Amino acid sequence: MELNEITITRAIIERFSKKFLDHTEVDVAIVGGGPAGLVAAYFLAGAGKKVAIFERKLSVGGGMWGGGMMFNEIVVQKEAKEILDLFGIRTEAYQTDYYTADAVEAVSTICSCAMKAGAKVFNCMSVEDVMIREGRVTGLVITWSPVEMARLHVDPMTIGARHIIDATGHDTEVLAVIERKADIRLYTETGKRIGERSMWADRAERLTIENTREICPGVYVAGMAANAAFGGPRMGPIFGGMLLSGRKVAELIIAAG
Ligand code: 48F
Repeated sequence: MELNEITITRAIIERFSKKFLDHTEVDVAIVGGGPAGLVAAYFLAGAGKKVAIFERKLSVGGGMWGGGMMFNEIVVQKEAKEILDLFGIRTEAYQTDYYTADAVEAVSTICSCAMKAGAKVFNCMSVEDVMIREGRVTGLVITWSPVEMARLHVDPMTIGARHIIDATGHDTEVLAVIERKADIRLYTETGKRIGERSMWADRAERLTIENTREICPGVYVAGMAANAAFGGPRMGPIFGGMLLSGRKVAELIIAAG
């Protein structure tokens, strides 16, 4: 059979369009495909939720690929090792209660498990705004990342979501736009994002879990974004908190229905 370029083009357009159309309304829209977002997607999709991840970059994985300072190994503490075990990611003990894993194996495996559980990733798409109805965030306003990067004057489009997770890491981009544009008070002490504090791994890892919760009607916050929103410190290249946060946010949303 002679391959036909036009058939290849049509296959891509038709299949992508179907996938995108199927996800114009979802149970959970996750903004950011870093470790917290991917783990949340895995558990939510596994529980039967329709899940879409919107990721600005070409690849998911966020800050995990580069381990610490581009040394591509990650560290997790004992409590989080069970999540790596669940995904079948190999770990090696390093002193009592510290484990290491290959960062590339970790990202690629978590992503693969989330996809196989049924989550869909829309990469190269950036969330630039939200849709609000009666004080609740009900959707995301998205555009192609190259449109954003080139600052092209092109209108974005909107998808509907029953629940949204801001898993955008240090920048808390969904919350930033809510704070800037909406009359919605966040469930923080000040009603606004408090902002991330300097490095304190032990405290940050514990707070990441505590701070993983609903932050305003329709929006949950997970991963580093949770600490940045509630004023917790950063933790550097220990990733257990991100994994546990992803699982916790999924459990909260599953319980909320
Ligand atoms: O930063 P990121 O990995 O967030 P995380 O899952 O994990 C944090 C750790 O990597 C690391 C840490 C703290 O020291 O342990 O920093 O909380 O992944 C966030 C992802 O969100 C994407 C961004 O490209 C990245 O892949 N992202 C950010 N803003 C947007 C976005 C946006 N507006 N639209 C779409 N994607």
